[in-house]
Parts: sequence; C-alpha cells; structure tokens
Amino acid sequence: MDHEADAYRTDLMTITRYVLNEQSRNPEARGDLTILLSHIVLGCKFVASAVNKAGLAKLIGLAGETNVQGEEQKKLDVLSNEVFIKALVSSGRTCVLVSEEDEEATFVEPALRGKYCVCFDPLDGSSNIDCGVSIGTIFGIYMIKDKENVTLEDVLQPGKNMVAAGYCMYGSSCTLVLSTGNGVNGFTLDPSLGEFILTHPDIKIPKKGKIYSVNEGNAKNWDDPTAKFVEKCKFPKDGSSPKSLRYIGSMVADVHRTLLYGGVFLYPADKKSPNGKLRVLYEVFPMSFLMEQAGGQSFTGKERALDLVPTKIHERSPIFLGSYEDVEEIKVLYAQQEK
Ligand code: AFP
Repeated sequence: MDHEADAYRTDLMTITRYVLNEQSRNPEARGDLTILLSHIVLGCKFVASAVNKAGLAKLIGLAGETNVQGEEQKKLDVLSNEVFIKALVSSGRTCVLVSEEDEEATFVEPALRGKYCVCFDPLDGSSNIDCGVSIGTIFGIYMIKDKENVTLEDVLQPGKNMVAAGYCMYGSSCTLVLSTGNGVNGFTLDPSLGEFILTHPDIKIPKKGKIYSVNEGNAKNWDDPTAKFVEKCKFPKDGSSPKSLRYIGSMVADVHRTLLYGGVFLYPADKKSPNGKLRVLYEVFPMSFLMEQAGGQSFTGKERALDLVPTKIHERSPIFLGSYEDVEEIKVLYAQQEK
C-alpha cells in the first residue's frame, strides 16, 4: 500500500457509499438493507468509542465501575447490547432480534417492523476487555418469510440463507468486515472523520495457511480427527514446515487474522462439550458466511456449517474454518473416522 499517496487520497469510499453502490446494482432494492446497515454501523461506532475508554474506567467511571456522581455504570457488554437493540429497532427495518446477551428473542412491535432479522453478539470476547485484547461485534442478517406472521422460525434458518454478515473488531484500529453476498470487504474507522473507509477491498483468504488457531488446553478431551489434525500441524510428515500456533481467545480477532493471513481456526467438540462452545446464530454462521465469501470454507465436523439448521436460538456447534485446503484436510480426517 502506498501510504504517502493514501495520506492525500481525496476520493474516499466510505461504507455508506459502498453499500449504496451495492444497492444500485440491484434495481429491485429499496434501500432497506442500506438503512439497516447504517444503524449497525452507528452501533459499532458507539461501542468502539466505549471500548477505547474502557481502560480509563476507574478514572472516569465506566464498565461496571462507579462514576464521579456515585452512579453504578453499566458493564460494556450490557451497554453494547442496549445500544444495538435500540439502533436496530429504531431502524424500522427489523422484525426479530437475537442477541447473545438476551435469553429470549426480541420481537419488534408491529408499527416499527421491517423485513429483516438480525442475530448478533454485541461484544464477543468480553472476558478480554480488562487486559486490552481485541474484541468485537458479530452480526448475521436474514430476511423474514412472511411479515404478517413472524415467528422464531424466521431466525432458525440455515446460515446459507443469510443476506449479509459481518463483524467489527475493536483493536489497535477499528475494522468492520462486511459481506452482502458479493465478496468480503474491510473498512477501517477513521476517528478524525468518524467514517469507516474501505481499506481492505475484496478480501480473499489464502488457499492454504501457515497458522492454526485453537485452545490447546482442551486437547485431552478432543476427538480423534481434531487431535490428528493438530498433530499434523506440529509434525507434518510430508516434508512441509510445521504451522505456527496463534490463539487470542477472542473469536473476532482470531478469525480476522485467519481471513487476512490464512490458516485455520477451530473450536471443536470435546468430551466435555459435545457441541463445542461457539454459538451457531451469531458466531458460527456469520463467520462461516464471510469465510466462504472470501474463498475459504467452514465445516462443523459433520457438514458444511452454513447447511446446519438450528433448532434453538442459542444453539452451539463445533467449527473448523479458514483456508480452503486446510479445512479440506480436516474434512478428510472426519470422513476417515466415519468409515
Ligand atoms: P468470552 O466472550 O466469554 O470472552 O468468550 C469468547 C468466545 O466466545 C470467543 O470469542 C472465543 O473464540 C472463545 O469464546 C474462546 O473460548 P476459550 O476461552 O474456551 O478458548
């Protein structure tokens, strides 16, 4: 990238401009998705600003601390959830919302209803907040089937039915990665403009990577294919170099690195958690959608992740996602176990 030229760039592709361009490619589109996405972007900007101040919590009273007026402040994940719920409802474009923070789905009141359902984790990786590690918001968007008859079934659809998905990573910079089903693009928040600018156009994940990412502390409980795959990463028998291990423990950050550098991220099933840890609707599906759109793949140990049909809103699933060829190796190991 030419940084000098960048500093003087005057033709900025903001996320709003990008989404409007996408909208104009579809003559039937009436701007509903564009409006919905702009409300999600607003939520992300709010959370980015709150996360930036989290380290000052004790000083200024944020995130579970008491502020100077002696008022108890809301925890960042609770605050983020409220912000997203309000932004999504007020967009007038949503119908059913599923949040990691809320046990039940939110059904938007009829007067404010639109045709989309949004499943989201407002602040994923929140156990990392206090040590300044990157965390993020993840979202997946579906279209409802029938506006007059909205049910939970509208969000219990296979991931392949999503119309858009993305995440926003609050890290050394704030990056929003989005797919509306036509490739993957990354936008970085320019704090001086308050705008997300296209910085990573048409992201494609390398076909094969040099990194594997997993919580190895769970190794004693892994199933055979997972154990064999990780063994292969460390001690390859084909003369190739061993892969490096990178694990942050914050899905957005681990997936973001995987998307840009290649490799594989796994949260497998184990004897203690037969369905793994990660949630289908707002972790597994959006990240799988992005991976496929970037040329990678995503597998549950049984099937293509986006083919899974969830039966509960907070359902979990094992997940292996990343570079096409790396995930292919995992699929072969599971197929061998079946025999
Ligand atoms: P927290 O939100 O509790 O920090 O969990 C984060 C997460 O859901 C996901 O972002 C990580 O990939 C995964 O859990 C990490 O899980 P382990 O701590 O079990 O490795």
